[in-house]
Amino acid sequence: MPDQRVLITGAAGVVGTLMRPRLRKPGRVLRLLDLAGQPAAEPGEAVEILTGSVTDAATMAAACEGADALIHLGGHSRENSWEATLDVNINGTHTVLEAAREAGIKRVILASSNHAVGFRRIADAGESGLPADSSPRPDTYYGVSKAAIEALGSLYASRFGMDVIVVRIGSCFETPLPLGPRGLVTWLSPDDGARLFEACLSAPSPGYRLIWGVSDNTRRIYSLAEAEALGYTSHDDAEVFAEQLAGQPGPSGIAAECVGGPFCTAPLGAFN
Ligand code: 15L
Repeated sequence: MPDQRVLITGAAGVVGTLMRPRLRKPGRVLRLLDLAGQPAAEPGEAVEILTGSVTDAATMAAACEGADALIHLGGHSRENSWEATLDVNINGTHTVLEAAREAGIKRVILASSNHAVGFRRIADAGESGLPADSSPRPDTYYGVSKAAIEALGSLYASRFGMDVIVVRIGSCFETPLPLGPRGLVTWLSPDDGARLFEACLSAPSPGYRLIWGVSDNTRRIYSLAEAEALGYTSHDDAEVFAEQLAGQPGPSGIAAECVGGPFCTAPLGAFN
């Protein structure tokens, strides 16, 4: 059987870097695309390193050729100017989806964010957590771009029969420590992130899905039911870091009441 070739955009970013070693597996080649330089292949590591932008149609066409699945992590991962957000996140995702469609890639996983629904109130989360398909309430231009990415993914699934899974990622970092107390709620451990992407890659005929990407944190406010329906099982809980975060100040005011935390009060359009 030929190798499965998985294209990852934004492969040198925070999540991409954490996933590279974790999504390695026999019979799989990771094709890693980023604007930034990337470490060369380690001995025995089945990777193809590509340099280029998700906004460039020719780059994306070449990157998608022969790929079986695509994990689109590329784009600005924080607040930025409207123009940059529109160009890289929204137009860039359109370029990525067009290239995937033209290349016949049937399985696409798109990175969305909790900031697509950042102004949803934590108090409304309910017992089982905020449903994964809660309609957008973005907290920033960045959040608006993630809502647009979700809509683009839905469009390509409905129009072209592609399997498109959009993941509203909480906070995927090595540990929740740099995030402060909010990280105890939003953390997606890197290992759980890999489990989630594996579920997204292998679920039979999912069609369009919108799911949360978080660990099963004691303080979780997001529903895991939709991700679990795809085969995801979280093994991690940020609570093991609670003692180390005790006494650190959390967000206050609206930032403490809403899902997006500090993004809810960050200046709009200001790179941070
Ligand atoms: C995101 O969407 C960002 O990409 C990431 O850098 C974190 O800030 C995360 O949200 C978060 O909410 O912690």
